[in-house]
Amino acid sequence: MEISDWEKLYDEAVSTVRGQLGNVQGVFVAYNSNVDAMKHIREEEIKKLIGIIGPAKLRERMIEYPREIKDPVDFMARLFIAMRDGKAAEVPTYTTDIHEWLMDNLVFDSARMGGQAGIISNLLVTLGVKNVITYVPWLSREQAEYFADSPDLWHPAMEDGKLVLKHPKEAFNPEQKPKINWIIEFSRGMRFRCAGEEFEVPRDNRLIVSSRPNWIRIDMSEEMYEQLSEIREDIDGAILAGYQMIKEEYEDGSTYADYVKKAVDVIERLKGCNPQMRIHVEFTSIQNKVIRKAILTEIVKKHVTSLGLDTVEVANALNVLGYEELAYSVINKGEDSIVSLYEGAVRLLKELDLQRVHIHSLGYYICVVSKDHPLDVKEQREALLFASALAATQATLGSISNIDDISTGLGVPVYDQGFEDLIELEKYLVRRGVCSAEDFEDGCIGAPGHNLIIVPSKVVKDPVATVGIGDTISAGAFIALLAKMPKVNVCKAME
Ligand code: 8BR
Ligand code: GLC
Repeated sequence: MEISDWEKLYDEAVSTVRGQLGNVQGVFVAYNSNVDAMKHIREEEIKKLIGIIGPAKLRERMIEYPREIKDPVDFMARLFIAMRDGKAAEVPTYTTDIHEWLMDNLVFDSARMGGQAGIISNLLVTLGVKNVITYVPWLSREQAEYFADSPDLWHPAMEDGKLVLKHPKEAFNPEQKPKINWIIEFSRGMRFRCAGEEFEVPRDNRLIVSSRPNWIRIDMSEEMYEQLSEIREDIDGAILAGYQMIKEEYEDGSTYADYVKKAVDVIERLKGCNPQMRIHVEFTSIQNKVIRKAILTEIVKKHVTSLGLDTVEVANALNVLGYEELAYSVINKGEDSIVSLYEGAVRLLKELDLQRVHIHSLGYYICVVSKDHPLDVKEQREALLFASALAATQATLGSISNIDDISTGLGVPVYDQGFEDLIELEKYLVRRGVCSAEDFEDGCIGAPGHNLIIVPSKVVKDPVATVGIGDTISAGAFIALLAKMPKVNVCKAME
């Protein structure tokens, strides 16, 4: 297939998926939403900050590689590492000190909806999906303001012991404080000579300073949990994210094991009599390896059907699952490590008993799907192409305010480097006898174990921002699949 053929497939896929989105009956989306304080950082601002903390300390701290931000030097060290490698990172902070330091020394450009679940909920209603039930355990008045004004958006609340659905702006807890993250976006091409290193930022990306106040809990009240079955019949699937907020230990003596159990219970409760319900988890950067492993092996494995992640997250996941060498080759060869990414996707599919693993990278998406998935390769591919057009729309406009905006993304050309990378993978698979060149384009359906769907993506040259694009890609593809899925109400059929 040539690039021009891909462009045609893009047009067809977007038009098909747009016509199908109305088939989705509803989706449950939880847990994390927060306010993102966005700052597009410039070279002179970074130089000013280095002047404040001192270059010698920065060098030392970069070597130490802090996994938590306790002071401004930790912050600058992780920012420098992210800029040097052009990689996204999210690092937690447990006090408000760094927030105050950033307010004093940097000041943000704008504030917007943040958090995977918050971003995805707004995206879905913007696309016209009906009955989006979002759930945020820490819904504050300020947070609620960032939710779209849509009659299709709901949040569960308890009234007189009964579960009711209200718009988030009517369901917030007035006592709750907001969670504010800092998003430091940086641009390709900025040059630095500092802390013994000289580098040019290879790619637009961002560092997230994720605030983790001690009231953050990934949970649900007992009475809401008990009545969760009330919403089960109105939804076709769920998109879950935010598990990275789980801590190893809490002040009250509880541990991550308690919260992992609660997380699994919610999934099982949602599924109820429908074990086939599609559950997508959007992974993220998780610094703590104990938590990262527990999320994968205890929440994702067996309870979840679909997993979405970026390339750094693939390496991180492989690393805690015992595939250090593969993890190393994913990360070390950077974005052009398409073969390792494919191998990694297959490992994750098998190791975690998933039906679908969707990796988004700059230039292409790889999706491996188990043979028993009800949708065929063409339908799976349409979902990925739709997602890529959405991503290009968001990268161009900064946000998507209407499904018609997607024509902007469709106008972005397919990234030729991504197309070249696909050919690399094709050669590798043909050489290994996994599939033939023709079969490769049709999803390697001849290969044993899984199908492979891979598309070159549309990449925007100067994106307005990169944060949240991964969420848009994964949610866009998952919702397109839900829209195509045969609608059988398993619970009713069993009555
Ligand atoms: P995460 O937010 O999960 O890291 O995902 C970000 C995704 O955004 C990447 O995987 C890549 O596919 C996409 N992306 C980035 Br980064 N820059 C982009 C751009 N300029 N145009 C289109 N997609 C982009
Ligand atoms: C994480 C961050 C949040 C950001 C989101 C984007 O959830 O905590 O601040 O908006 O990722 O994907």
